[in-house]
Amino acid sequence: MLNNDKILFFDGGMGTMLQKKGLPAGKLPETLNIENPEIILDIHKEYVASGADIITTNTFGANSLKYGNDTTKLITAAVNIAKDSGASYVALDIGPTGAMLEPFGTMTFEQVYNVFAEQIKAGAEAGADMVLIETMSDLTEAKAALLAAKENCSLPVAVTMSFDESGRTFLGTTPEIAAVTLCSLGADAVGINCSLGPKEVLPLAKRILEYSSAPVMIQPNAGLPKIEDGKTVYKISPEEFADYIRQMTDMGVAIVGGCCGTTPDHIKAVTSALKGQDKKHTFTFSGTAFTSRTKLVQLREHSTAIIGERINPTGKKKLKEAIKSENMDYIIGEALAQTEAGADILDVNAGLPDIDEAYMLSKMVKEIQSVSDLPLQIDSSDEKAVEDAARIYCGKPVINSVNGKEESMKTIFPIAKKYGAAVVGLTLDESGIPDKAEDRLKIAEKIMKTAATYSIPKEDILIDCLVLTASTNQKNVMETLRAVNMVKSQLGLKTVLGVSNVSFGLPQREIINATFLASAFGAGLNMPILNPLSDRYMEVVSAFKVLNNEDISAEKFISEHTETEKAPSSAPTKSDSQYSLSDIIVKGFKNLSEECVQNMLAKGCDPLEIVNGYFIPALDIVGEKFDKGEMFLPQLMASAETVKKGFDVIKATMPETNSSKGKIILATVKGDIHDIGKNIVKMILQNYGYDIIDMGKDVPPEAVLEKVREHNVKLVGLSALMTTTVKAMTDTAELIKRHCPETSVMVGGAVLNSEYAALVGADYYAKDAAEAARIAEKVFS
Ligand code: B1M
Repeated sequence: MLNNDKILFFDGGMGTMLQKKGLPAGKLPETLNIENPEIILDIHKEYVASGADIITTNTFGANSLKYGNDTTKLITAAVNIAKDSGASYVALDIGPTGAMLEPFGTMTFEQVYNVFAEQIKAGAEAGADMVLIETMSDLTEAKAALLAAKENCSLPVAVTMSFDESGRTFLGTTPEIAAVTLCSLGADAVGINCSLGPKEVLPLAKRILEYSSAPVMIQPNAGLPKIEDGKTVYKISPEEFADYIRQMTDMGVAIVGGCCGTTPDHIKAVTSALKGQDKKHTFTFSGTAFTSRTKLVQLREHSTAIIGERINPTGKKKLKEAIKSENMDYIIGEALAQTEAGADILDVNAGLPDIDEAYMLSKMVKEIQSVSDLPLQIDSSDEKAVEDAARIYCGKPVINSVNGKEESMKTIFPIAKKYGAAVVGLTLDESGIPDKAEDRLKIAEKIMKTAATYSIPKEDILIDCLVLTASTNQKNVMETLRAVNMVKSQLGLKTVLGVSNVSFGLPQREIINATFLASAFGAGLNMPILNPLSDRYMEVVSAFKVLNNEDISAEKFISEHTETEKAPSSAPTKSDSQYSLSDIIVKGFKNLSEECVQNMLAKGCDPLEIVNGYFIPALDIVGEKFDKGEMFLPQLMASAETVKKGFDVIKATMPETNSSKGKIILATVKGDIHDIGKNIVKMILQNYGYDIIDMGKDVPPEAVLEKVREHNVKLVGLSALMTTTVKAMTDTAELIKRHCPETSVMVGGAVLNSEYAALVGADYYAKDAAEAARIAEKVFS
């Protein structure tokens, strides 16, 4: 049904319609499916009357985390109400679970999957015509929901994500990444909904269209939300909304509807303008692309991408030990070092005897994805290990590998298809590795054709013509390159080679490898698997990119070769001193900060100097990079945790003070979860002998007032870091001043200055912790 020739029309907002109909604050909307079904039915009917083809069930938040055993009942009722509305089709609505998945939260992939599976089974059984997974911010959560739908029903599934004005979801995924990943996973439509108005969605729609191989669906809000008289309002008129939607369908958007703030009038304006029109676009993205949560690596016909080889224990003693002992710090260090050195993709292999490879490979994939933004190559000959890792992987990975043996293809292709992965195909079969290039070409062709029978497109097949060792197979080395050339020119497939094998058993291996690499590039190699920490290889790569017209105007080459600072030559370890504390924080090396701070303290560094001279400036760098879109939330969190670990070391060295000069309440205001600065202020004030009542972060004004009354304190300290939370600070100060005028209010936080502090209604502004201590001395003297 989603791949219709005509434009399809969804309904508009449900939540805002319910608010208009007087849904009391705090009332869970899905309970109405049982308690007041007529309210929901009326809204559905209004949308049907406005021309919507598809009505969305009132089940956005109907999951077992919120409703426990009532979930199925609420969903069944919702589907029945939607069917009663006279809709042509009913879409089972699935919103995010509301819980954060690992690594940001504690929910595992399978836990979230099970929540979705229950909803989907209930909706399908009740007779929904399709599944709509919507408003996703976390690509892993979207994947869990999509898999739950594909594995538990046979209905078409549309998946939409919510992007902010920067063009990313709040966890850093772009429209292109969403399109490539979700289409590869088999979504029947992909798109954008909520968060933005149609004007802001327009450029994002263009981007998602370019990378989608499924119909694109758009459901914007009725403009950006504005607060008027304490209420959220959406201002775009139905006509203006319809005009933007028409611009989107002209570009090729095939399915349209509305989200927050849109009403039956908005949908009516859209259907009046567009009903009956053919969709304008066939969805054809067919490039070779791999993704992580925040990065897309696209390979054009002659372009190159480097696969970092260092996370493979073969011949690497330290890595073997790290994998056996689950020393994730070491493994993460290898990943980060290769990321920095310029790898585009990282190979991840946990193949050791006597370990649970499936468990370890998944664990490594998960941990590496929490610190590096590069797409990964899941490298294993263990079928279970490949499947488990591909399942929890965030994005579109590469699987290494399948080969020309029937058994191998029968095992690996279904996994690659199901999890939307590209696959490396080795040119060997039941008879081994052929000597002649022509025979390797034949195996490559067989792999490509068999993949097509599983609906895996040729763009997702990467052929490895297999490098033999020059010391034992000298006459065959060039045959490999001839095969690369033939696979490229005759089959049009992208190629991969494990470059370093060629020099095995020879001295000065880098010389041989680098020479082979240059020749392989000349033969048409796209993706060398190599050690990116080797300057020699990376020099060949960067030079080739100039000659291959990839590094336009040699911009990167020139900047790299005028820089003096070199990439690290190995991964950081606990006792590694090559990183400064600032580097450690910016790169988010959580495992290194404690020891680094301990060393600095042992060398006589003043604890406060560490805070002011290292923690804060490093976090400022992180903040700037985040602002410019060079870093994303996961990296921001890694840096914050790194600081926290170092800070704990400093706190432990602070002398205990027994005397209490007085009580001070500290809180980060409502809506704000930044507490590093507040915690520093707390430590210093405790150090000065004050008794601190720490209320934590995201604290509502009323709770602060209650504590002030309970403890009758003379001084309250409030912290806020965001422009959006200054209002909550003002409300808190105002409440305290109104009810407890003798209590002084001190405010601080990066977003403030003394003028803002006056506007907020505070008595004192502290630019830093030392100033906070001086203010406390003044108040308590
Ligand atoms: Co976010 N964050 N963050 N963040 N974060 C900022 C603040 C931001 C400026 C980054 C940026 O865009 N450049 C930006 C706010 C933009 C704005 O509104 N102006 C921002 C954003 C947008 C966000 C999110 C919305 C991101 C998202 O989800 N898309 C999200 C917000 C969630 C929320 O709060 N609802 C978010 C989340 C996070 C993390 C969780 C990842 C993490 C916080 C972890 C934690 O605190 N436990 C984080 C971090 C680390 C930052 C930056 C990089 C660093 C903040 C910090 O700790 N600085 C920050 C950029 C930056 O500020 N450079 C950024 C070091 C700290 C010691 O300084 O708190 O100013 P500060 O404290 C100083 C003084 O100000 C003073 O003394 C301290 C010591 O000298 N002081 C007081 C502070 N409070 C005081 C109280 C006092 C007296 C003095 O009396 C009571």
